[in-house]
Amino acid sequence: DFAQLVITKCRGGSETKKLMHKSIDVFANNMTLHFPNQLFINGEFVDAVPNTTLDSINPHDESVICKVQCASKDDVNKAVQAAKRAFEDGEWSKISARERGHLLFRLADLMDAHREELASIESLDSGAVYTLALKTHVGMSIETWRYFAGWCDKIQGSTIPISHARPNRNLTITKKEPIGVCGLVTPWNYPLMMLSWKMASCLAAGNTVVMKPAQVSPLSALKFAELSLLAGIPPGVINILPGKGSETGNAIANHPDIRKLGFTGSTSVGQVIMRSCADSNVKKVSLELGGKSPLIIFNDCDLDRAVRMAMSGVFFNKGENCIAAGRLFVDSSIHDEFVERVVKETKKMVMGDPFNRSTEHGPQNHKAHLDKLVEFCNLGIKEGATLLCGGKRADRKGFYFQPTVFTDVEDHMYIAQEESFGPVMVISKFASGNVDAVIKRANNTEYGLASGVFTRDINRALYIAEKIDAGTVFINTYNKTDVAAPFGGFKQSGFGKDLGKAALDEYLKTKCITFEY
Ligand code: TAP
Repeated sequence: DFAQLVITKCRGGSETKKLMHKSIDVFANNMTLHFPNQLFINGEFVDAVPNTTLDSINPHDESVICKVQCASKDDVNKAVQAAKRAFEDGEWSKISARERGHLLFRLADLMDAHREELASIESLDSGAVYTLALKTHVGMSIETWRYFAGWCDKIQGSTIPISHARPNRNLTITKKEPIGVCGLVTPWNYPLMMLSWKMASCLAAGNTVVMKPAQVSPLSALKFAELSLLAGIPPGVINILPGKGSETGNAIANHPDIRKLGFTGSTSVGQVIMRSCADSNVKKVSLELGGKSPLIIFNDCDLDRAVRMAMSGVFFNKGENCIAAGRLFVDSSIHDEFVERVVKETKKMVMGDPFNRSTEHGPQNHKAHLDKLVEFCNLGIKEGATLLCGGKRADRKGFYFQPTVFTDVEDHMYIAQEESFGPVMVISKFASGNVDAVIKRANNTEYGLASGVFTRDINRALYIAEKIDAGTVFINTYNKTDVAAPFGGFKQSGFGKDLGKAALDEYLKTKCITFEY
């Protein structure tokens, strides 16, 4: 297959270019989806060397969607060299910050124009319910690109009044500069959004990038690569390499010409990556890792809202959500009513084909994850927690897991301490009024990604917001993220921020220049 694309040039005008890349065509969601399945290096789609492929599986029916090229260490090296040329000598290094912003706005507009196709590809490959994929996976990705496109020409240094070397005078200024070639390694739960959260700030800062999507859900990243060509992003600025973490990801983390690595994934892999970054060339690193976020519900809350928000806090995106409310602490005086209501609502959730507009709960992303959820729930039962619904694989084709509710969960239990990353609600009771005790229990975890509290008492809410050791605190809401608000964890949930102005600093270095006159 060959696709004819109109390439819009960096500085205006356009040219028509025949691109020689293969396109996979799949009919789904009442439309024909087109996307590449090769590596994207230096503005071209190419096969891996040696030619190795991965199967991309549809979690709804377990069929193989297509084969995708799998990048080797040599492919990583080629991509890094292309990114280095683009950073040092290419058009990207010559255009102004404002022109860079125009390119990123154009990319966002193209993503918007292909919104339904992108969301359908995401849904097909990751099992995300289509309506959610459209709004969140793709919608928030587009907003992220627009938000950071707007930052390009607003990245500024400062003027600093230092002591003079008398009789002369001195002045110091700082400049914020891009770091160079950056590596990005992302997980499978929001494939396009995780790419966008990191890559938009990275490119807005003026860097070039070599990115590896998760091997189980790489298709939306490849469609995005095609759109970046259409937008006129110069060759080598964006390189996308589907592949295995152990090989492709590892080669990125260890590459001596990559100067910054942005990673989202599990804490255990984050530790390996941080070590590789240190050993290879002391690269700067930011880590967005796992979480076990506490949600505390007091008896003075708006109970309807607390039930609704707790449900979405746990079951949003089938629980494959890093800030998912991993553990609920419910005031003992409302515990039974709360539990009764969430169980009733959970049983009503409509599970099924992600493309069906009435579906609320899609299949888990891949088989190994589904198996882990089965194991997680079996451990909960074995340790004596009370299983109120779900707890097992659904009796149907596809990687479907029943939405699950556990209560009577005690602090020492595995399910109280570890992340499930799936649709599993874990409820514990706390004694009415004992705020400090419940804060202590909520903080008794090595994770510190997010947290939430439901109460009408503003003093109590602010007190908890101060005492909770987590990067995000939601008060009387949950999952309310925004492209302008910094996002990232404390403790073993990692460090460094995605989104907001803070994310730009992750991809910038500060140069200090001192004059004497
Ligand atoms: P991981 O297994 O950690 O994988 C994340 C990425 O790292 C994948 O692309 C993976 O490649 C790659 N990788 C694996 N081993 C590597 C190595 N040795 N060197 C370099 N790269 C390597 O996580 P996951 O299972 O995809 O995602 C689930 C985890 O991500 C959960 O713990 C969740 O909390 C966390 N998460 C956190 C956030 C934030 S913002 N904090 C957001 C989403 C997810 P493969 O594709 O080959 O596995």
